[in-house]
Parts: sequence; structure tokens; C-alpha cells
Amino acid sequence: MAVVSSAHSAIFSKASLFHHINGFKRFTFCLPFSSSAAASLSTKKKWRQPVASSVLELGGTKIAKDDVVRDDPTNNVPDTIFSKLGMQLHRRNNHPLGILKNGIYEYFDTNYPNMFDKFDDLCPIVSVKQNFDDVLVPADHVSRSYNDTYYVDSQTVLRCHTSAHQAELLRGGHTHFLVTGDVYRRDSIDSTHYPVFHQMEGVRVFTPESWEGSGLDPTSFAADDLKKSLEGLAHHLFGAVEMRWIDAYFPFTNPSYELEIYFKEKWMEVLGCGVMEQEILKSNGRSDSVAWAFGLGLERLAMVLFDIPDIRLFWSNDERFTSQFSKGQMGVKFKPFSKYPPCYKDMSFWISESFTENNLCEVIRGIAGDLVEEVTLIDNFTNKKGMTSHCYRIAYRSMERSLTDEEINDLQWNVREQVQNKLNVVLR
Ligand code: FA5
Ligand code: MG
Repeated sequence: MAVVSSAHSAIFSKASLFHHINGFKRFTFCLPFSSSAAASLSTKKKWRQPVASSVLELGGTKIAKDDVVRDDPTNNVPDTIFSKLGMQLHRRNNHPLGILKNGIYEYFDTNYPNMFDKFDDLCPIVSVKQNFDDVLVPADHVSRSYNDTYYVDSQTVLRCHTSAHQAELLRGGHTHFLVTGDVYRRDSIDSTHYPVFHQMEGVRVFTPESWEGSGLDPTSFAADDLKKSLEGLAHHLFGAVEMRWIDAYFPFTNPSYELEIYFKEKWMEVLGCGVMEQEILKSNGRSDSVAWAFGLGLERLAMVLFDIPDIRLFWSNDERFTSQFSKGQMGVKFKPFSKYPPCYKDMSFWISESFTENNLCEVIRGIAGDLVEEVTLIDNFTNKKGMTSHCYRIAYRSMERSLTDEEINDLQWNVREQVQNKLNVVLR
């Protein structure tokens, strides 16, 4: 697969690309943020003491806004992202993501009674080591770039996948676990991508007794069990649904696969999985074992399950959305309240070397928030002088009401101004 931009959902399946990454350093941010811990950290990290008014509690850790959003070149977390921290949609039993999480728990509890330990409140602020090094993501891998990941500082990120917790849980002696959490990625804008979404990680470790006598080598044994478990899960959730396995690549598994489900006339990738790299087991006290692991996108599965057409709806507080879902009601089909008309605005500019689509999308989200539905590159050419022009089409549409012309013109005006000022491009 050619690796040209970040407009993919699958950053971990991308090959290495960049060569500007900081070296390895140990740091754990998500300790209980008591004042003594804060004091001991502050000498090294310059963490400011949390301000009472804007302190969040994340997985037992107290975090202030200016711990996470800072005007400093090692930090790229915008206000819009901070405002999503601590929302934990997956812990709301009446929310489609909470209902789905509970439905998956039910599958594992029925088929593997008392086997899987469950975590859904681990702090989303993790070290670079946890997010990348511990799961063998190479130093030059594209997912580590500031273009793809939200950095709190050079050694601390908003986790971009729940795999960030694999190593610590293995070290803690867990051999069967499910980790659900909010994850954060700089990404493109369309109906199946959002910069904050939710994943569930599953890990199962096998000791030699499990595969001895199966006639299979340990890797094939684990791969077979993995596929069976996930196919079983898909049947539990969906009944009959069209799905297919795709061979994939992840730095932390081998072999690796992705599962796709047919939804709204397209194949949609819903999860990545594979047999855990032996090195991860070895580093965490399980050299004799094999394991499988998966990471599934809860929004993507919930879109199929509840027939939710746009990923922004998960964040809606509109009663006409929230009232349609209730605890334990799996697969109730969402009834759209009305489809409001979209409005399209095109903008063309000469890009510079540093231009990326993720940066563009973040500027647009910063202004239009959830009123932006999609950003698409519709034209791209390079002239004789070697200057490259891009034309993007922005679709504005509210999920809740009709937008006025005036409102959209204002948004577009602001977008043009900030794109020009912040992205070092020249509008045409
Ligand atoms: C991962 O994040 C791996 N950690 C998954 C994994 C775990 C593989 C354990 C092997 C073993 P990936 O980047 O493909 O992989 O994301 C996993 C899933 O998250 C995708 O299949 C998709 O369902 C969902 N996803 C990814 N990006 C977005 C996004 N921007 N918005 C919504 N869902 C997304
Ligand atoms: Mg993927």
C-alpha cells in the first residue's frame, strides 16, 4: 500500500515514514496526581498545580486544563480536544457506546465465565513509552508524528489506541482482559472518522498446556482461537452480517488481521487484531506463552448495530438522539429525526511543504466544530513552477437543525482566514 497521507483510519497498519522522533525516555504521567506527586513531577516536568475550577478526574488522576493544553511547541492539544476528556461515553449505560460495551462484556462473560478482567477507567494520558515503545512501534513510525498524535509534551500523549495498556496489564499479572477507553487521533473528517473515538482492547494469554495436544503450533493455535472468538462476537452482536478478514500489518502482532463489515454499500473496517509479538510477552514476564490481541472501534460497530449514519451523533446531547437508546437495548435502529440540507464550500490554495490534511481538518474543526461533516480533496495539481494547488470541498451540515446562509458564510470566512494564517498556504 502506498503511504502518502494520514487520511486513513488505520495508522498502525501504515509502514514507517518519518525520521524526526525523539529518543526513548522513561516517564509515567498517569500516577495519582496528589500534590506530593505533583511536586515531585514539577521539578522535572513543570506541571502546574491543578486549578480547582477546571480540574478533571481521569482514572483516579486529577488533571487541570493547563496540564493538557499548553502554548508550547511540544504540545498540540487544542481546546476542542480537551473538552472531550473525561466524557467517557463508553461508561454511560444509556448511550449506544455503553450499550455496546455491555453487550460485548455479555458475550465474553457467557462464553468465558469469570475469565476476563475488565477495565474502562484507565487514564487516557499516557507516556510515549506506553503508547508506542511498549508495543514495539518503531521510532520512525508515522503514528508517532505530531501530525497524527496529540502530544501533551514530548514524552506524553493522549493515547491513540487502547494497546497502550497491554504491557502494564501483562506485567500486573493479567492474562485475560478487556480495556475500553476514549482514544485520540489527528485525522481526516468524514462520517466514520472523529478525532476522539472509543476502542476496546482484548487480550488472551495461553500457557503451553493449551496448545500442546492440539496438533497446532502455538501461533496457529492462537490465531485460530482469535478468529473464532471474534466471529462469535460478531454473530452475538449482529446475527447475520456480511464480513471478511483482511491480512494486515501491526508492529505489535504477527500475523495480523483486520475485520471488515459491509455497511451502507461499503466495506467498513471495524477492528484490528493478531497474535501478539513474542517480545511483548517476554518483556512482561510471559516468555513461555502465546497471546492474541484485538482492538475494536466501538463507534464503527455501533454505527452498524444501531444504524447510526454519522459518527458525530455519538456526541449529540439532542434529546431526539439520546432518548432513542436505553440500557441493555442492543441493536435498536436509530430513526433519523430529519436530514437537514448540507452546504458545500470549496477553497483552493497553494500549499507549502509543511501542509498536511490533518492540520487543515483541525483548523476547520476548531472553527466549525461538529457542523463540519466532511472535508474532501477535490482537485490537486502542480504548475510549471512546481507550485502545488489543492482544492478542498467542505460540507457543512448540522445533525440537529438547518443552518442559515449567514452562519455558513461566517464559518467559511473564518476558516479561510485561519487556514491562511496558521497553515502557511496562499489562498487562490
Ligand atoms: C489499532 O489501533 C490497533 N491498536 C488495533 C490492534 C490491537 C491490532 C491489538 C492488533 C492487536 P487501528 O489504527 O486500525 O489499529 O484502529 C483500530 C480500529 O479503530 C479501526 O479498525 C476502526 O474501527 C477504529 N478507528 C480508527 N480510527 C478511527 C477514527 N478516526 N474514528 C473512529 N474510529 C476509528
Ligand atoms: Mg486499522
